[in-house]
Amino acid sequence: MDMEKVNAMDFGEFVDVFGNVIERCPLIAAAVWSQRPFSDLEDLEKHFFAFIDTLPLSGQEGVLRCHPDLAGGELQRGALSAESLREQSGAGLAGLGAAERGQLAELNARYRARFGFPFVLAARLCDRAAVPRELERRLQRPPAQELRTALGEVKKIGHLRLADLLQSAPPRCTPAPAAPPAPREEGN
Ligand code: 2AL
Repeated sequence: MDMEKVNAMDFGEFVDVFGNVIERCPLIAAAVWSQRPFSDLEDLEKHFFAFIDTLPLSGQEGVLRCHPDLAGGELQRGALSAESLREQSGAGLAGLGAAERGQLAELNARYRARFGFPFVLAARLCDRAAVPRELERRLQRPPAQELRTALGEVKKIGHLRLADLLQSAPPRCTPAPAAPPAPREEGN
């Protein structure tokens, strides 16, 4: 998909396509549509991120709360968004055994009790072993610092989702390279 196509989208199409760039926050895409035209991916994502940055604290916490737990109940129940399922499965979180799931559930609960929002991590940039390690490490952080880190992870997830959407065009039709000459037959 190129930027010309993005800039030509009407409101409904834009929200359909970009509504989950920030997990379960189609309102952000709805607001970003008004800022078109966009020059490129970087420009488009700048508008998504600027919206998050200008929210009051309650809004930023709300954005974090729209994220499903990693390896949590929504994954078990098949209730994740398509993007989230792909990210969590890609990190190996769909294949955890009961013990690992239990360990993550306990860490996720401790994190939520301490900060009041769920632990958020760009799963595509991690593997399953890194998730409990990062959870333990970030549990020690002061709340204001942790809020900034968590919003940074939301932006990493959004960046990867936007890049997927904008690079999802079928490859341009380029002429096939010339076939190498056929090997000469023995004895010719
Ligand atoms: C997620 C998610 O659903 N995908 C991802 O990369 N991270 N959730 C989370 N709590 O971090």
